[in-house]
Amino acid sequence: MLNDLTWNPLAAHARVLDALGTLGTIDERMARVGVSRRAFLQFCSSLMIAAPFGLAITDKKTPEDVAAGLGRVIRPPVIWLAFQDCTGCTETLLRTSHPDLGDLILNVISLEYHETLMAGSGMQAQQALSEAVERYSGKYICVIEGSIPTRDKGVYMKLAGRPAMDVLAEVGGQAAAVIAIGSCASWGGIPSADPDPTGAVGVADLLPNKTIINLPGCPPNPYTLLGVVLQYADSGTLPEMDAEKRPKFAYDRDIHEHCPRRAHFDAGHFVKQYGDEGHREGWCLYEMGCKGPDTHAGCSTRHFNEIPDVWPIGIGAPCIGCTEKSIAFRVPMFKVVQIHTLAAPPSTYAPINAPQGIISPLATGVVGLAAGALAGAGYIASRKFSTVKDDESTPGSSITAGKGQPGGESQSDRRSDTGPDSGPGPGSKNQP
Ligand code: FSX
Ligand code: SF4
Ligand code: F3S
Repeated sequence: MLNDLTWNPLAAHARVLDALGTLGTIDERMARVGVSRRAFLQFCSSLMIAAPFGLAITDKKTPEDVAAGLGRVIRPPVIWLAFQDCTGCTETLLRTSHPDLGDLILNVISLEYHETLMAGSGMQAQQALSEAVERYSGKYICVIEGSIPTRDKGVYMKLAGRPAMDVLAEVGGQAAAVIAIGSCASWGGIPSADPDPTGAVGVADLLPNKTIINLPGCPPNPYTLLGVVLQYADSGTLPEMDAEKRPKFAYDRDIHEHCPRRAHFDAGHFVKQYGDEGHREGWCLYEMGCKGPDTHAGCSTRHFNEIPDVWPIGIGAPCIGCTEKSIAFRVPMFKVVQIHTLAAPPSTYAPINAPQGIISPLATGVVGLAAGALAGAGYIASRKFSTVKDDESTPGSSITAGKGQPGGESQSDRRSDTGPDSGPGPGSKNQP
């Protein structure tokens, strides 16, 4: 289901603009600046990986199909404001593994204002901002990077002498849609960590009546941004969002579900300290505080810089939960998270020598004869099996946190639980 944004269909506005010859289609731009077909198809492939479903522009069979649809899209005007940030969100957009891909990204959109990337400064830059806002009022996409200081009337960050809060109200207020890129813009991020000296907040706190989409991550995957911007440019709609205003296509699953180290988690192979044998072998980082089980993001399948394994866990660092409002910069890095949704091996492995209930031939024969129904035999059998004490060792059984589950008890508790029938686990002889 797509959000209804008929009140401000950017695509329609953009077509009017195109008739004036100001923006043009992506195809026209690619031809004008001489981007190779190969680079464009590579870009389309990356978009398809970033948004395998949930976006109309990538819901195609091949990169060629995506390129054909994308080529007709009018380049969307984008005004990018940077507040309290580290510029990582901009870097993530530019640090592609192929230089021509970085160029291409800046040509797919029409970047009207971006302090880090523009040549102008001072009065010139201010003029460029005013002109862009006026020219595309109600039609541009406003991308916000960084949090906004609110303490002491926002005095801790000013642009051209004005508090960031005021600039956001004016520029964000006239946008067709506002995209908060990064965790800082989404809900405060690093600047809002204790003791939060500037009273840092995210965009949604200051523009409550605006259409806002959050793309948290520190930094987020750039193709998530491009997917959202291009879908909006194409159809005037935003993708379906979750309760945190994150697009579901990129944040619907947790890292743990698709983590390449998941097999080690399931087998109980945990890194105990950086540089140990398990770390060198690429074992699970759960006990190092990995927040992957509680973190919704696509990093485990959509890596950065178009290079396989370029993401935190891929390079041997635990996920710090940077896309989660209540985790990154809130929960200590080495604190182990609870496993809420999955019954977690190895404590949930069925015992190797599971005692089996025995149904005597006599009992089944008598019941079968008396009742004349298999259902009856099944009932007796189930009663017999229910006397076997194996309920808590069955994968998927309702084991509660704190009982036989990582995160629910101390490491030493879990170690003492692992007996000969429990399979490999923390403290077992398979550990480094
Ligand atoms: Fe940095 Fe962006 Fe983190 Fe924040 O990313 S990568 S501190 S989310 O605002 O520049
Ligand atoms: Fe991967 Fe972290 Fe899950 Fe281990 S705990 S499998 S490193 S996401
Ligand atoms: Fe952030 Fe975790 Fe991905 S720290 S970049 S969500 S792996």
